[in-house]
Amino acid sequence: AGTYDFAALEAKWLPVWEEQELFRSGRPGDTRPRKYVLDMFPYPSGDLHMGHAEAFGFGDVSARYWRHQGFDVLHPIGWDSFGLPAENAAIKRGADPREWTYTNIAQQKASFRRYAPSFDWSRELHTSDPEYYRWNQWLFLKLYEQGIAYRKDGKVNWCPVDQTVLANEQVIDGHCERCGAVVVKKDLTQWYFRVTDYADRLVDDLNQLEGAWPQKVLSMQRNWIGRSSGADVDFEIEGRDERVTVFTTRPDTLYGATFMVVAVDSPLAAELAGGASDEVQRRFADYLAEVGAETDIERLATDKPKTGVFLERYAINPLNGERLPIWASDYVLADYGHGAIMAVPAHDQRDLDFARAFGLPVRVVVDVNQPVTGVIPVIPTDDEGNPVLPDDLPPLDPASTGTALTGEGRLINSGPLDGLSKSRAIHRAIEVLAERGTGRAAKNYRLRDWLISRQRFWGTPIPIIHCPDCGEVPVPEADLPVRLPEAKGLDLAPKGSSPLGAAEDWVNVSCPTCGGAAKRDSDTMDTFVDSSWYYLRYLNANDETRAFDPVEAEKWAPVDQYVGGVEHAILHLLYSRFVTKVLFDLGYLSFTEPFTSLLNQGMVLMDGSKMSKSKGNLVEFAAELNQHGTDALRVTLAFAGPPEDDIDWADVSPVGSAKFLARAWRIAGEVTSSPQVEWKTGDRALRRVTHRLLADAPGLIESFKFNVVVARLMELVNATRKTIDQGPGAGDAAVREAAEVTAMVLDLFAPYTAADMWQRLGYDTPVALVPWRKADSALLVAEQVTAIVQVDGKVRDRLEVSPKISTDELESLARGSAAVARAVGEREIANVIVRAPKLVNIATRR
Ligand code: ANZ
Ligand code: ZN
Repeated sequence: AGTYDFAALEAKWLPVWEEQELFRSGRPGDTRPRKYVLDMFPYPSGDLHMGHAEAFGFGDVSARYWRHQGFDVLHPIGWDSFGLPAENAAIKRGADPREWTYTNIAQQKASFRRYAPSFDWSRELHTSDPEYYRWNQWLFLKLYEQGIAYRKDGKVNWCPVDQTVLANEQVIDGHCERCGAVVVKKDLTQWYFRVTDYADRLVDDLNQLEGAWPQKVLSMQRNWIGRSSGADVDFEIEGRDERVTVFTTRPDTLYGATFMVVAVDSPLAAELAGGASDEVQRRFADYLAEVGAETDIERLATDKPKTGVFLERYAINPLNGERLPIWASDYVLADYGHGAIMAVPAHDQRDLDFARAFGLPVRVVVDVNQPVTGVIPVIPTDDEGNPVLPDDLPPLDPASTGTALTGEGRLINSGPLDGLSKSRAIHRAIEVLAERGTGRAAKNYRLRDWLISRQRFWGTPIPIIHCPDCGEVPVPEADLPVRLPEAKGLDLAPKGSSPLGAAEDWVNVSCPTCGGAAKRDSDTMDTFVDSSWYYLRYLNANDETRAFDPVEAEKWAPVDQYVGGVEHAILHLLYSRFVTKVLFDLGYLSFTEPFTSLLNQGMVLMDGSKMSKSKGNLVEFAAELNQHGTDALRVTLAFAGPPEDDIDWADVSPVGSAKFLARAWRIAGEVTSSPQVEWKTGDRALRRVTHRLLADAPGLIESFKFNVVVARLMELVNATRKTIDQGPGAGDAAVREAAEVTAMVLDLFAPYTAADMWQRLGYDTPVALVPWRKADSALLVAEQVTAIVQVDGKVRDRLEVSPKISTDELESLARGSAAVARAVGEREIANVIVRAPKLVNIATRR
């Protein structure tokens, strides 16, 4: 039946598919229900790599599956083609980022074609095309109109190597996400998107995604937003008219506050220090200079010795009127909460460390040795009935133990709060503060506004013109896109200001409002803006009149299945969720979450570690593709394990996958029955294997157990082989049925082999569009045979058992039968002969 030759199959089918445009979605008049299956689009950094092979392979399983289930599936592809790597590579080679980018896109596209994900190529987009980025500019203007895009001065994260600002999200443990350099703070005027306005919704709406997104991603999103609840408490400051507000999660501990700390780099600290003695002013200035270089991580580290300066000023505790000395320190951050705290050393470890370092008082206000469960404990008593208290309770003395008491307990030394549990006391304290007009319930977030300005060339120009007379003037929508100038002649080397600023012809314009001389904003947008809404652009990627069509969005979006790496668990997903909510508020969308279901694929490793050129353990996608072919590669990746797990390429066998594919393909060539054959006449045992696969595969695919489906396909191919060689033969109807189902399901993993099998089975329709066959329920019920149990030659019982029952199992069933027990009576069993599954013969001693 010929030899299986993957290269020949690829050469044969690829042109056919491209000619047929099988995967074009949303054709006029198509009445099928719709599914939107999306893979995170690639960055064109070179050719595709094994990670792409894995992710796009998994995405395609889903897309192809839904097509077999009768859906019109939107499965688009594009490129996230702006960004630093292209610019850096271009600088290094003295090339144009544009050229570098589009050359890489062409290469990746060629690899994709061969790898054959079922993309709708008619919707291809590149974020670096003016046809795309003009809509980034449109989005910016919409946000600007709403006050969601705004410019402010502030301390920003600055990468001294890439010479650009970074969003908080791009600073990993104090280092630049991209190049690893230590990030420093710099004062700059920059554009921001007001994500913080959406913080509550970004947290609350995660509940919609519970069970549909990986738990890990949900909690990473929650932690990043970092909502905490507590109270804002206002403190009078001696010699100052305005009160100072602090945020605390523990208003219950107000009676334990013994000092106040303000962030050393906050305007408040500078102001308070300004009123102090010369000596203190000098110490403050020195200290401020010392702290300037520290990262937030360093500042918040609990194991770092505490430092600070007493400002010779006092705050008044609003509940008990106590005077609290005010200190400036680095362990309080200027841009969190209000940049000032009430310090409760008995119950907060950092405050305790500070108090011990500077000899400040420590007062316990929560007795952590008192039970709070609400259950009255049984207290042991002595002979006279006096309570005996255990003497091993921890001492309430953090000042000497050095360990703050952070646990549950009951309030002491706290006036109206005494006796309350911690959580009741938090409520009560807020009530008391509110009654006195000196505090209120408050929430606080770790999330900061999204800094979107970048001082680099290869990105979307910000559509703003700065006019000396009119100020910030948005570029009129009709003038979009603001195109990037040619890179030729511009110095792209990072120098701390955007290269665009030096493009004289480009940057100098007349003001749209007054017509006077003005300058374009020369920064470009963070590329996460591009990817925040691209899923909508695919819906009408070629529409020159608008960013996306709300009617199409209503039809297709949100995305039903999103597939991509966990490295995007925070940034990209958070920004897409934010932009989706903004567009919802503006009335463009009817949903508030962009991605209904999310699959994070694992990584492809080599010998247990991450692949990299420097380690010399890089598995080249192109080389694997040439050696094993698309189908064997895809089957191997799917079969390696659950898609969420990492795959070690050293442990898998593409050769084994190729053998399996060849076996399947050969069977299709051996089938001798015609497509009109009556399935019912086929071999029942094989039909049962076929139909169990048909019944189980949908649930398995929908819960991402792709590896199990491949295993079941292998089982089916083996069973088919056996039926041909050792059973009724290749002409049996069940063999044809099994081969057809194999081809249909194999289409999810090995499209070339599946297409060819289908043709060999006598069809000229595309296998990719074959409707999923319904499993015959009669073939699913577990099959039973009747086992006869004899006692001393007489039939005493009949047992319904599985045909696969083991000898031991059948014997114990027989021995357990009541009828058998009666027949044996008091006699001793001398001998048992078991012929599973049909017969048990018991002989007794007489
Ligand atoms: C008094 C107190 C007593 C606190 C206690 C904690 C325990 P999260 O949960 O992270 O929001 N805090 C407030 N603003 C701060 C700032 N700008 N820099 C550093 N720390 C700051 O933490 C809130 C708690 O962190 C607040 O509650 C405050 O300390 C501190 F037994 O107030 B707490
Ligand atoms: Zn003007």
